[in-house]
Amino acid sequence: MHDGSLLLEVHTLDSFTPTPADRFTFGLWTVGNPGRDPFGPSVRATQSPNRIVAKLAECGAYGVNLHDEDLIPFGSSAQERDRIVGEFKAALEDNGLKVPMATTNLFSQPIFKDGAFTSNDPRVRAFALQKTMRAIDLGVELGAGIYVFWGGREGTESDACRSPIEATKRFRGAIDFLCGYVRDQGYDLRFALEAKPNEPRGDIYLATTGHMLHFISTLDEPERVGVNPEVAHETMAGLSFVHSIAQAMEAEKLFHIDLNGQRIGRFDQDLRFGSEDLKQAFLTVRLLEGGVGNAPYEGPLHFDAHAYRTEDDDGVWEFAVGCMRTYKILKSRAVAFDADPDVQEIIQARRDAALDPLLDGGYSSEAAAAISAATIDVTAVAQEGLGYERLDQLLVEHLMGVRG
Ligand code: DIG
Ligand code: MN
Ligand code: MN
Repeated sequence: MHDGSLLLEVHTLDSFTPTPADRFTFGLWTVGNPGRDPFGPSVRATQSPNRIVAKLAECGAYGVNLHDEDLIPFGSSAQERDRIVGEFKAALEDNGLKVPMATTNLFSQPIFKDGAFTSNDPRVRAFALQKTMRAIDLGVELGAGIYVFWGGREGTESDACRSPIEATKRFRGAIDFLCGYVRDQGYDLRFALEAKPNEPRGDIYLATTGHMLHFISTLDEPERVGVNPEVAHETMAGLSFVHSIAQAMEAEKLFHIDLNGQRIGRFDQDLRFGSEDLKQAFLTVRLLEGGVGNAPYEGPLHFDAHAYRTEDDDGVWEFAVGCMRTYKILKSRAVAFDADPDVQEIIQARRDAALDPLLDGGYSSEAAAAISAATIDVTAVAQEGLGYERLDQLLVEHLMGVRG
């Protein structure tokens, strides 16, 4: 077992060495994942939250996130809770780590077997609110500014069990109630809703980031609520993660993000960032860093992922450093790609002095008349090539390090 020097031995200090300035964060449950899966028990020792904090600091992370139960065992007394929180705060202080995000575990305890906020049992819904209010108090006490809601059990196997319309109303009622609680407490806290199409439930309500973006518009306090898209979850739904976060960014609703790796058609793998679809990871980083003329994402860069079950403790920290290094390498690749004149020659937006003002100026009867009268050579336009084969080959060659 290395004392932490592994991180310096294996990865020479270079420009891709993670630093707190990079805003990388991990959940306690990610690097703390003991390797258990539905077909086998843990393969790694359980790590204490305080050890995880120290190791993340050694790796150059900025922060650590948590579910309530990642830190405070279910059923702990108030005294035990306060002792654990006090020790955790000391570890954060000693290691200079922040807690940007907190969330509630509303999916492990058997009481939530048929959901939490959408359960048919009012006792379950009340307990879910109670548990979440306490977990919000904990998150705020630790300095969190973002509170994530992932409704892992909010769904069905048999849709005969409840009206999906009623389920939506119940979920909205819970989020509105908790926004009211945060207002009442005067907390400076924003909510981020995380979508997933299925697993552990056969179907999970509000299955994608797109569903969540509409749902937010129906809330009492929509300005407090954004989204927390996850690579694996949008990919499981067969969607483009880049397009999902682009819509969230354009709506100024990308309040948090869960980065990881995933192959389509598989269970939620939560793999090391960039370990699967490297091109989509590249395009994700390029977009987050403002590479397409957009305002960059400035929130925490959270890796909701875990090491392979094959790994020992050293492998876990190789995994963590790998997530962060890959992000930084892709960031540098994206800058080189967009600085490539051959790339810019192809992607420079076409301009048309006559049509642009008409298209960009919104509706007017004059614009409608001018557009209706415009002469457009449909055949000639249709025959023009776009050069995207060359463009994508340039992208691939930048990714493979033979350009830039
Ligand atoms: C799973 O993708 C979920 C839970 O791990 C947690 O509630 C949330 C926070 O990132 N992601
Ligand atoms: Mn996941
Ligand atoms: Mn997640």
